[in-house]
Amino acid sequence: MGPRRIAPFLLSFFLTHTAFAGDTSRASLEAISSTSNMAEATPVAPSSELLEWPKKDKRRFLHAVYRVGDLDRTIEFYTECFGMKLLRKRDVPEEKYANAFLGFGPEESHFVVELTYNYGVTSYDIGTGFGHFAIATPDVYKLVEHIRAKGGNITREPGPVKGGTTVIAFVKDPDGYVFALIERASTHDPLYQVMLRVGDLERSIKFYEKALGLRVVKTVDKPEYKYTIAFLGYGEEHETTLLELTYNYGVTEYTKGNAYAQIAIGTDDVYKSAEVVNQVTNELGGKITRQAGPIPGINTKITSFLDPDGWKTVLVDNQDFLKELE
Ligand SMILES: N[C@@H](CCC(=O)N[C@@H](CS)C(=O)NCC(=O)O)C(=O)O
Repeated sequence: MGPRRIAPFLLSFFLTHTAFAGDTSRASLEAISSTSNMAEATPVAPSSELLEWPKKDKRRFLHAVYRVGDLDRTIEFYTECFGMKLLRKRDVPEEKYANAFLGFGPEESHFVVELTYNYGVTSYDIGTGFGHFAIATPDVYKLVEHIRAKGGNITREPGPVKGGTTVIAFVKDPDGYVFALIERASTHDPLYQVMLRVGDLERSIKFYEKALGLRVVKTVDKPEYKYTIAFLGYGEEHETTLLELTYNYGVTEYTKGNAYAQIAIGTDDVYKSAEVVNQVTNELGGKITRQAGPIPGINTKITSFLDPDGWKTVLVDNQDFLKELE
């Protein structure tokens, strides 16, 4: 009998968990101990228990991260026009960037935006794939009036959505990001949705269900307008932040630009979550872009990956995230 081969998934587990030189974290030690018995290991299929993890995990949308050309200009626009609060700001001069976090409530319980300003960079390309952020409001007409009075750029007047009844409007912020204003009588959090365009909706749904444990809460097909949408979340439609994935019939590619960055989602175990993502990317495409581990200096454990269309998600350790807020 020839030499036994290392089961590919065990090897990838090892690689996923040992990205940081000198890292002797729990996961690395586990990975080392699992490889030390390798000669005895019999190749087995990816564990279905592991694939169940994203559904059992404590997941929550934390923030959307994107770049802006002038932090103060955007803070003023979001606070004055949308009524968001400035939650925190940090300047990192040694890395030549600054962040501002804004939203409608505390980060412990709300989805927020994380603006990034890179010193000296005043404009970005948003690309064609990013769709919009959505804000729920009980009266779109009134909010549009308010935004217009503040000098905001209304790119779609309020009125029922084409082919439907929900009243919507579109506003462009100072960098050109679109915010959809959507009429809802009540909401758990006004900032409740991010819309991204994808090239294969079935593949994307499968990816996000398996890799992130998201569930499809609603799909809408509008053949007359040649698009299908899937809304994915971690709860019921009106109680969860939603990832809205739009498929335009026949369009399989979009440009990403360099403005929008990623969505961050909380997890109770970054290492286990990364291993699931690793298995799912092997099956459906996409790739891990940052191996699971602590960010040097901050020590918050994260992992990041791209979906099959190239959209990035960062998984952030829930406990570490709360510590950052202290
Ligand atoms: N081609 C559109 C498809 C998605 C779409 O049309 N969505 C609806 C909202 S769910 C919309 O933007 N409608 C425009 C309108 O009603 O004016 C896109 O890629 O943005």
